[in-house]
Amino acid sequence: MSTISTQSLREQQHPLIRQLADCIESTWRKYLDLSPYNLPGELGYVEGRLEGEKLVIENRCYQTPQFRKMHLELAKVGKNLDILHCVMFPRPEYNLPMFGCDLVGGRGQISAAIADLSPVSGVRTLPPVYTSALQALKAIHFSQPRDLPQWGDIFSEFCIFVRPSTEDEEVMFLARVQEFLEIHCSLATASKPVTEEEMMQIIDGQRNYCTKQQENDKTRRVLEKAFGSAWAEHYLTTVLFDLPT
Ligand code: BLA
Repeated sequence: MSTISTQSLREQQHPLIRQLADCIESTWRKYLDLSPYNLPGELGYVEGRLEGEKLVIENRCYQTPQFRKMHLELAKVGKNLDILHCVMFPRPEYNLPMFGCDLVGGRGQISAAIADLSPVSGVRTLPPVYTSALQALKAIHFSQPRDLPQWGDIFSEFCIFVRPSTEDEEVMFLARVQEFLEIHCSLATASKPVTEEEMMQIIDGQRNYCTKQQENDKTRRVLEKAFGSAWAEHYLTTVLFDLPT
């Protein structure tokens, strides 16, 4: 049942969202040894109503030896708002950045496309192997870059945040996210556990990342309108950005 409805939601999404969802899942399958991850409660598939419009959320979630939780979410609000949300939460035994990606669009246009590998270790800089791999990527330019909100100080210098304005820019965004994922999956599988002390700093860094993401009022507003503020708070803190324990 749920597989059939996920397929159909994906088919109804903006083409860039559909392509990015396929790209994320195929890159995960190619590089990583995936096991299922069960989300808390009955939160795999949810429906609510936003100002009379139906909000549908479908989640897919996995884990691997290096990743505590890899979450891909597709959401659709009525006919006009399509969302892809993806976060890979590393296990804090590894000094690995947080991969995060959000695509928000509707009526044929993506208004926000963001992707990053965000640092979480003590000094909030990426591990040197990540910096060199990311610096080696071809420089790309988008005609409509967007400014990060105040809580966006968690993102790295390699963060892309744009409104893609042509099909070429959509393709460029998709290709760059794939490069981020290939770098991340291959470096992650080769990484070694850190010391107990470093692990404490990494937990702090991941906690800071999640706390800042929970400050995104635009996400909260969509969830609150459809499900109420208590449910939105619960979903933001247990499904979207749960803190590592
Ligand atoms: C923006 N996120 C948004 C916007 C909406 C959502 C409606 C505004 C779009 C725009 O300004 O054009 C809504 N995003 C959602 C909802 C979910 C979601 C409802 O994921 C889930 C159900 N957000 C993330 C992740 C990142 C992220 C992982 O979930 C980054 C790695 C970033 N989203 C992000 C940023 C903005 C945004 C930076 C712009 C916020 C702003 O301009 O204030």
